[in-house]
Amino acid sequence: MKHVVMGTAGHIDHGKTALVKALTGIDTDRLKEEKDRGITIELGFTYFDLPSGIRLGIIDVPGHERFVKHMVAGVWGIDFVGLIIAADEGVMPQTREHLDICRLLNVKRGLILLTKIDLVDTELLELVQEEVKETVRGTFLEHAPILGVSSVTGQGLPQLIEALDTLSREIEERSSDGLPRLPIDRVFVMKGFGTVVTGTLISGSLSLGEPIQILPSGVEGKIRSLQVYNQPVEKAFAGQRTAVNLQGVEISAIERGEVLVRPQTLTPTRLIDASLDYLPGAPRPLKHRTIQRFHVGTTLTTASIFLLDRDELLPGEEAFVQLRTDAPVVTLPEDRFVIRGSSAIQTLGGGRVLDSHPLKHKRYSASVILDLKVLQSGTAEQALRQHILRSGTGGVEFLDLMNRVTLSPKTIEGILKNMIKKGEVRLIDPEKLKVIDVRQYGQLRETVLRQLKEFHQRYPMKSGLAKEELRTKLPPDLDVRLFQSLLQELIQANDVVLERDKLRSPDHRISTVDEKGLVKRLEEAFQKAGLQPPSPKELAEQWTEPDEEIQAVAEHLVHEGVLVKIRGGMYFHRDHFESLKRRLVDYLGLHKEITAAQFKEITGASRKYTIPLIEYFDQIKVTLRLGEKRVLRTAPQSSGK
Ligand SMILES: Nc1nc2c(ncn2[C@@H]2O[C@H](COP(=O)(O)OP(=O)(O)OP(=O)(O)O)[C@@H](O)[C@H]2O)c(=O)[nH]1
Ligand SMILES: [Mg+2]
Repeated sequence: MKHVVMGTAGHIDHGKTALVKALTGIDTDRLKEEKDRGITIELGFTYFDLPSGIRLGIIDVPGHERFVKHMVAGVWGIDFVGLIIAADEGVMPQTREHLDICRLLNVKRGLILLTKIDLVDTELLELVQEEVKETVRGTFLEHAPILGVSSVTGQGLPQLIEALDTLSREIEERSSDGLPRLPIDRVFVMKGFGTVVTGTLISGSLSLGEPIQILPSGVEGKIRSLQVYNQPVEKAFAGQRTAVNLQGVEISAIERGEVLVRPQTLTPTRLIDASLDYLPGAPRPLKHRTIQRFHVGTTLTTASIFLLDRDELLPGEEAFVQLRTDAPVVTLPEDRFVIRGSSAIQTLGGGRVLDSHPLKHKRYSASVILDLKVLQSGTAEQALRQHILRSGTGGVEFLDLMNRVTLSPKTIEGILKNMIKKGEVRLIDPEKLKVIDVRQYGQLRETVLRQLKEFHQRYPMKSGLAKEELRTKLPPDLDVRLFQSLLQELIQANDVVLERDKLRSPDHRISTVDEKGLVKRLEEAFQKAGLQPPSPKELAEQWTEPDEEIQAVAEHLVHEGVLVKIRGGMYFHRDHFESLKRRLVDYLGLHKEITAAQFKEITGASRKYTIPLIEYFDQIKVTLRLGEKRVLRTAPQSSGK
């Protein structure tokens, strides 16, 4: 069965609720306060079946200016509006405000219903008709049918039903393959069943038993039972008025204005990029950073409005804005919102969400505006590509993309896989379906090569750059996996050489840049010094060369295996070191043990060198220290004793 939802709209007391009752037999004003005061306060819900078999849901809204926030929540899920104007009063302030709200929320179709025609003569009726036509000129209702009805006499009702049927047949059914989203307009407890939430399922579908999450509070639970128009169903579809009985959710944990979603799909946001339409009737220009009421879905919060390309927005103008909301909200691109004054409460404007998870923008940035233009006028697929490109070297994952475009998860997955296949993006993480645009990847590759080159230029005497050090020179949001695979690729292509944990350009060789012949001079100096070598610092002073450079050459020679570096930054020529080691092993083979004094004698060097040396032999496990003596670590120690 096809479902269509109509919302009422119009000034207080113009006969909205009475007309709904005349059509359906149901009085949607249920509250005692509503009955006592004769006005509608909360949204009312009912339905009836049209002659063609379409089930028409009706959301009856309050006309009182104090309850416009409920009206906004009600309009969010409707397919068309019935704008109600009492024939004896004509167009009034909330007639215009409700019309503005419907327009801002992108209601596309509707009917104009002149009520209480039993109270006026034809002359007055014609006058009102003229006034109404004038009011809706240039809006989506410009060519809408205008019907006169009386809820008291029943006059015009058959024609109304026929008009509703015609319009409903023309309304396209919503697709149910998007993410399920149900903005909650009521929360209550049903005795014996627990928490129930209701709302219009604006996209996707919900099934019995499936897990759900309420955002932004984050509470999770399960669907125990589902009702569409008071009838139990196994599955509810987009466009249907739905009541969800929740298992595992306390009523105190959630509230109206939240959104019911599937777990792990949507994330609340406090930053929104949007286009804002500032109403011609707004009393004054809107200044940058003004705080106003922000209505989206059934949610009401406040937002600071950042004007991205100007300092003030004049009535009747449209501009790109960034909204910073006071409380987290759940929203997606294409969602419509309304801005109302925070002190003098009046509808000021509204607009369309372009990006629900943007970065904080710099104002007056040409590239930001360009981006927003693509999001504003491009297709959803173009927006998707834009987000991937904009995510930069950090890449973007599937879950994030699901929150930024209106495409169904399946469609997003399909597009991503196709882009991977075509080489337009690279896969960083298969599990999260995290990708990076190839242009960003290419830039990253260039950055790595440039960093290496710069490093060699700055430290010509260093053999290369450690991986971790290179990583600190790259963007901080770079995925480790991407970094690893990028290096792998560069090494395989021989654009980078990995040698003993250091990365270098293939053409970088210390010897080729060693114009002063320092490598050779250093080697000779250590060869000559035997077991009492100079420190690099002493050499630097002696030769009046930069300390840093000599140090780098010494490190390079260690790297090349010419020098041995021991604790305390002492370097020995490998020849002398190896020969000392042999003598030490021979001595121990003969005498089994050695004291520090005996070792000093073997070396013929001063304590300054011998203590670090013997400790180094302990460290590299040639010797083992037993009290004041050392023995060979490899020799069987118990045999002789
Ligand atoms: N004579 C006459 N009176 C009507 C008609 N429709 C409504 N009324 C009366 O107008 C008054 C207001 O009607 P409601 O239906 O409550 O008006 P409403 O637009 O729902 O008001 P709010 O919800 O508070 O904005 C009631 O006293 C109705 O009986 C009609 O067609 N003819
Ligand atoms: Mg009412």
